[in-house]
Amino acid sequence: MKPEDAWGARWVNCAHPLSHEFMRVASSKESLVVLAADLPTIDGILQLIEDVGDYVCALKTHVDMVEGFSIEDWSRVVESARSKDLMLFEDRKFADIGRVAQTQMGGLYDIRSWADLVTSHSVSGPDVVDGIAAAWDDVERVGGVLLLAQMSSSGNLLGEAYTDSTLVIGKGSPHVLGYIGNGSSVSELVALRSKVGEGKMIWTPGVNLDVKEGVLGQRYGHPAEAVRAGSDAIIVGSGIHRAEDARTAAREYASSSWGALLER
Ligand code: BMP
Repeated sequence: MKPEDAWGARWVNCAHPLSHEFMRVASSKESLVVLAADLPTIDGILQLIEDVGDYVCALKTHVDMVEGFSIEDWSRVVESARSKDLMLFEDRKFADIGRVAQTQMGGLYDIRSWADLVTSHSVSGPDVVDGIAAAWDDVERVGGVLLLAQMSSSGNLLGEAYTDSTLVIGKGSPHVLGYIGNGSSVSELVALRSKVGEGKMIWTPGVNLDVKEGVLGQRYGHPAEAVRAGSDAIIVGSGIHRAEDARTAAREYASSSWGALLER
């Protein structure tokens, strides 16, 4: 299906080039799934990409959970993801002053050299986004930032006033491709979408086909409900990598999310 037909107003109004890249990949795979590859080894991540790469659009990582990390070994993950047409998304949740964020994009993990997208908190103000963007400029790459406007964890401190201030930062920056929203709450997502409008994406963790399964304060909602409420990408970790058959699970998340997009 052509992305402009599947995405409608979102395709027309989202200005960031990487939002179009995501919508293109999603339409070619008929999936809104972002894979949260929360595994501690590079071999484990490579195997997961091999198993489910056909059904997911982006690989979301936490590089600092990878044991014995080296950038040489990591390049195997980057190559494998690219070969499966996956965007690379480091869920770093930056939260410092701009200059430090710029430096943190380099260093051991050299996130700026391989990530297309990163997450950032907005708690330190708008300069964190400029610091991240400056790091991509340093290596002549284009990247996009997703600001945490809501969270899925129970008891989090991102109340409505915080969300509203985050949206002001996001609206003011061409580098902000969209927001992280709370996939476990339809009402929070509907409210977020009505404030965001059509010009930015909302990506949602906290989704699982078995909504009872959260541990350590994680809350879950159904992926199709999240998409109908205005989410553009469902971030799925345990629902896939802890499934008995990860490939079948990924296919189910793909079809649930894509079907919901076509309904809305
Ligand atoms: P799982 O589907 O296994 O619950 O994983 C969710 C993923 O989304 C994790 O990688 C986590 O870091 C991330 N995440 C989240 O769960 N809630 C948020 O509010 C923000 C996140 O980035």
